[in-house]
Amino acid sequence: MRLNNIPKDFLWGASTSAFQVEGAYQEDGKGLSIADIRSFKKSTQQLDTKVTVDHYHHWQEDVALMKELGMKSYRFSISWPRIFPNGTDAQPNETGLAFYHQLIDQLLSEKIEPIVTMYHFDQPMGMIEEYGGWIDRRSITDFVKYAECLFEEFGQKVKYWLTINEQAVLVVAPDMLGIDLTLPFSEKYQQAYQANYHMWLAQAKVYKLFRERYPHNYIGPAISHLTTLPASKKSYDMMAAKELEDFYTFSQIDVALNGEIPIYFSNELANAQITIQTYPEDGEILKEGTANFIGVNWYCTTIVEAKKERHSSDFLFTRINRTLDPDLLHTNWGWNFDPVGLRYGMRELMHRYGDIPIMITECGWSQEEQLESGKIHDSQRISYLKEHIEQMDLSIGDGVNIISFNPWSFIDLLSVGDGMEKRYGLVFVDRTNFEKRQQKRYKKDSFEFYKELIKANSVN
Ligand code: BGP
Repeated sequence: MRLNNIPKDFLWGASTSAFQVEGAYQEDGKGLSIADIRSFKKSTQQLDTKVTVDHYHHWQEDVALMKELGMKSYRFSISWPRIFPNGTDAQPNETGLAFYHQLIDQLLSEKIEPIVTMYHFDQPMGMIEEYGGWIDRRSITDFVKYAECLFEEFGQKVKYWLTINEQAVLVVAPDMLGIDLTLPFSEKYQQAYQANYHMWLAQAKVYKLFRERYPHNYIGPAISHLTTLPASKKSYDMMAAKELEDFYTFSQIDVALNGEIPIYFSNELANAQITIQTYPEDGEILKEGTANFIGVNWYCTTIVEAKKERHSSDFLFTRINRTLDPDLLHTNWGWNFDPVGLRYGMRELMHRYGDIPIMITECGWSQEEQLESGKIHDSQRISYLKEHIEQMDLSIGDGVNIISFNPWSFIDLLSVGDGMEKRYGLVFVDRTNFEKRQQKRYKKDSFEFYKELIKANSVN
């Protein structure tokens, strides 16, 4: 099938995040982040952030591979604790800044557009130890200070900025915010939604600052979009799907683009008896600072049903069940292969938000892989990419303003919860969970497929 709707200047790219690829977890002044600490708790030996695929020392080789692939954009994150080791520091770490200057300069000289995420799950531990992290309002000031520093350093070089990666995931997995998972349900979510609120305020301030300074450039959140489908055509299952999608995904976009917390969201918190502490000026802060594009991380659809025993006064997460569609193919980790869901989700975004520019900032297929005579024949990933790209092309034909596609991931990397051997990369890295080896890079079959696709702007 030819791609009929992809514009000529479309940004074909790929994605990673700092703690998942860089390694060098304590080198050149970097502090520890909550992502480091979480990985140490989960792991025995090297299954953690210490080395991963050592991009910190292989970045030149990695950028050369990006060039060979023909990438027009590269979406990566700056490690917050590499710039402010404790988060609370008055001055940034110059060596950390220098690392990203050389990376960004190299990308630009290869005509690869940098798309930079400021905070991808790796809040500095210093902030969490000193005042509890995002649950405390002081984190707003520390995030704004960090953002200002990044704009000062890289604002002339980077046109596309993503503030926070998958805020909704941080809230539903609150140990990623440093919140104690053993707390009683209500207390845990009380803290998580207070943190969510502070993240909204922090981003609003950063959107405002950036758009005043760089009115022609782009800033927005990277949203986890679980296109949510009902398990049946019964109205209560359809309502369950709508409620989850609104609460989890659309509330994040509504706040970023409209500068207002939607009523359905506040009602749901009230149901769960969660009370958010606010200041009188907050409404204006949210209203004054909005995003002008969104990043969307899209992997698969989520299917839900309403529980048989449910009360409208229960918290949403206790009113619904997740189910699996046995007709769909799934990864070993339960993520389905449902490409039409992408087009459905994109069209929903257009109906809600008009022609706001959208970047697909993640989209990918995970599997375990082993080298066969220096090759990785990842045909399943190729079909995944092919079918999702076809659906994306149709979405653009539908009128959705998609400007870039960045599959997860450019290179094999440390999964958030499942180690090194849950692989997503177009580039294979020779290491296992427990053996570091030399982290030698190999191009997978999907690399060659994507390279041809970018060159031809079509799927063969
Ligand atoms: C997204 C994150 C990524 C990434 C991906 C796959 O939620 O933004 O960081 O890792 O999901 O998830 P996992 O690593 O759990 O397979």
